[in-house]
Amino acid sequence: MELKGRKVLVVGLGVSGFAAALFLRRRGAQVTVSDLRSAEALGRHIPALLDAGVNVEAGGHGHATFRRQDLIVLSPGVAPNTPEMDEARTFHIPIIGEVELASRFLKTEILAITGSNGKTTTTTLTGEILKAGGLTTLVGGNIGLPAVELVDMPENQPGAWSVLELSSFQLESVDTFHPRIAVLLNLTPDHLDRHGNLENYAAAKERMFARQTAEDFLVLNADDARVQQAASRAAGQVFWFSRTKLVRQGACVHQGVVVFRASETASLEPILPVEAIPLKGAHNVENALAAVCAARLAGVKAEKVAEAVRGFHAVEHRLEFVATVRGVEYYNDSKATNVDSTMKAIESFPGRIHLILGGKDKKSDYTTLRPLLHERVKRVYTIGAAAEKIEAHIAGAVDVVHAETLPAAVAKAHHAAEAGDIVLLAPACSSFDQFENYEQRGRVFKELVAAKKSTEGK
Ligand code: UMA
Ligand code: ADP
Repeated sequence: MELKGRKVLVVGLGVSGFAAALFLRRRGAQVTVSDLRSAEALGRHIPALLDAGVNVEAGGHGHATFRRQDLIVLSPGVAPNTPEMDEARTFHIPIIGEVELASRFLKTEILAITGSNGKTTTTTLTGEILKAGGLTTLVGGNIGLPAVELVDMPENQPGAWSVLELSSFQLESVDTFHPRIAVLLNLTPDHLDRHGNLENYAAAKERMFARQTAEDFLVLNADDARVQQAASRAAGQVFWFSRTKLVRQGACVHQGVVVFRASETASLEPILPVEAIPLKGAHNVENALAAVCAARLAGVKAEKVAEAVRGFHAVEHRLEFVATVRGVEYYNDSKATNVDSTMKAIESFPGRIHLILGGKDKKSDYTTLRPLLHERVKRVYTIGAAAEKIEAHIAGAVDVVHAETLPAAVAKAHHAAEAGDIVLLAPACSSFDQFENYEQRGRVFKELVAAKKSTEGK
């Protein structure tokens, strides 16, 4: 792809847009970045871009800006169907996402991971296993390090691997993207505010493997009905993972042991006992099985796979144990930003849960939580903009307290919980109404718990 001298517009100036703009400049493109936010709000990014010779349009997307380009590169948070972009298409200006741009310059093999939940955990674990297996490994994408940042790293060489966590936002704007190994973990409703309905959301995710060929591998969850259907559209070789049944080829559990089967005729190769997976919850067994399967397909030996899985720790903000205060255990699952991940968090405990729910709604249906709330949760504390909607959806299923804010929720839960209870932040919503992001929400939660612990200690 020739970029020298070409006029390229980068839309959105978050971490992806910033990295993409500098990447394009390094290759001699004439770059403009456009963002809805004001120059003041964009702050720290702007001087570095101006120094590098990038034009910056802040405070809105000018219609004319979109017309004068040879290429448009979208940040993941930017929907590809705005009026400006529809118009650019009428001028035949190609529009690609930042991940598509990166993939055209990555010399490594690509191992791509998507799904509604478990992406970060599985991506991190897979990266660790590949490294333990002696493979030169880059890890990036939705996990926080934009894919385009990997391109200019010295490890971007043939024979190395890029393990990419990919969101539906990123996959919506890929085109020639072609992973050697693709993993689809699960499909449950999320981001319906952006995609409109589950079909569009699933279609965006399936773009991950649309360009695969018979030499490539597609790893699918045999326990997820929607994911199973994707097999009929696979061009690559389908491998399965399952927590509940034996698979034709792939990774599964046999007599309490994680096993891998390299082909339909191969014998079961033991990897490690399920109980040696050091992560809480059945969903994390699924993540581990997906990572085991992908890593074996990448060529990592069984004993190295086992060694890396045994040494893995929960990623921060994912069912992370915080502290025990007066016999009550506190868990931070701030990354539970949709209903399914909250269900998985609740299912990870036998009961006696005080659950903090709420934040920014994503057009979610919280009524599906009702049976589990009734069965395992002592009380729900609602916070944020979605509080009233959640209260209406779960009314009558469980005791509910309107707490409004996270500090109030922690204070009320701390007051009510008895020794042996669990206080769980698994809010089923994104954080943007009251926090910068889920990480900040998780950190605030941990600070509030630490403050309670130090008061109790006195
Ligand atoms: N913006 C516009 N026009 C628009 C929409 C947004 O100008 O129409 C601007 C915003 O004003 C803002 C910028 O775009 O200044 C933000 O860009 P972005 O939303 O693409 O965010 P980045 O900072 O580039 O981060 C993105 C991912 N964010 C989203 O997809 C929302 C990060 O995932 C990812 O880590 C990063 O790229 C690197 O790849 C975060 C996320 O929340 C963790 N992802 C969602 C999830 O996991 O559920 C999908
Ligand atoms: P993602 O990157 O897809 O958001 P994470 O690994 O960050 O995935 O986990 C997000 C949330 O989903 C956390 O609350 C975590 O406990 C939960 N979770 C992790 N793996 C799964 C899974 N396989 N199925 C459902 N929920 C999961």
